[in-house]
Amino acid sequence: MSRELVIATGNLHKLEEIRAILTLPGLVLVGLSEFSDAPEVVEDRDSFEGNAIKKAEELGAFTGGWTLADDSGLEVDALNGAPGVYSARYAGEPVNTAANNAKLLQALGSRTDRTARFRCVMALCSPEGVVRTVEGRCEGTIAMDESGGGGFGYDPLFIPDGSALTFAQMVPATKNRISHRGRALASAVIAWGALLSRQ
Ligand code: ITT
Repeated sequence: MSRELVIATGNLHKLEEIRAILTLPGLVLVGLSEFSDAPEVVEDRDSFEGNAIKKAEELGAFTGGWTLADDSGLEVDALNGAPGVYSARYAGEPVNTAANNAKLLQALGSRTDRTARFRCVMALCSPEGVVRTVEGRCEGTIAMDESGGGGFGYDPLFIPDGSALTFAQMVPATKNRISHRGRALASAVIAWGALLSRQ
């Protein structure tokens, strides 16, 4: 039996990572591009969880099927958790990765306390509108300069604990094995199984 899951993101890098990680037999992942006129969700909540739930509920109501949303970002301790929920638009609109990374390096300057974490909250919405959230985290530090050409977003600046490389210097499989998104997805699969067993 095959089952469809809509991945409710407009971020093609997230979609690519989720496709690489979530390879269960019989599971068909459907991107938002396969729907015309998907509504634009305004991410105006002050937490990853709030925004993930909002995306899953609004896009789940639109698709009518099992729908998974991802709200994620980088928290830097020395910056009191910034950029946090504002990670995508840290340097303003429109989204500009190079400007975000430059702003982060400038904000930290030569500080030596550079601990940080990526967080990913996923919200799974059933066709009936029941929502469950899970979270994955990856602890690390912010490098002094950008390194590596892989990944996306803040990956050239983020060195996960236990590694000498940034996420952007790793092959995708290595990042996905330890990343906030990989960890959130492992929990999302368990949450989905629990919801299905109630039906
Ligand atoms: P959707 O809301 O459509 O899913 P988005 O890019 O707007 O796409 P978010 O609001 O969750 O998604 O913002 C996530 C931002 O956090 C993203 O744009 C990056 O700047 C950063 N980010 C999240 N996960 C990341 C990762 O694995 N590597 C690097 N940066 C990441």
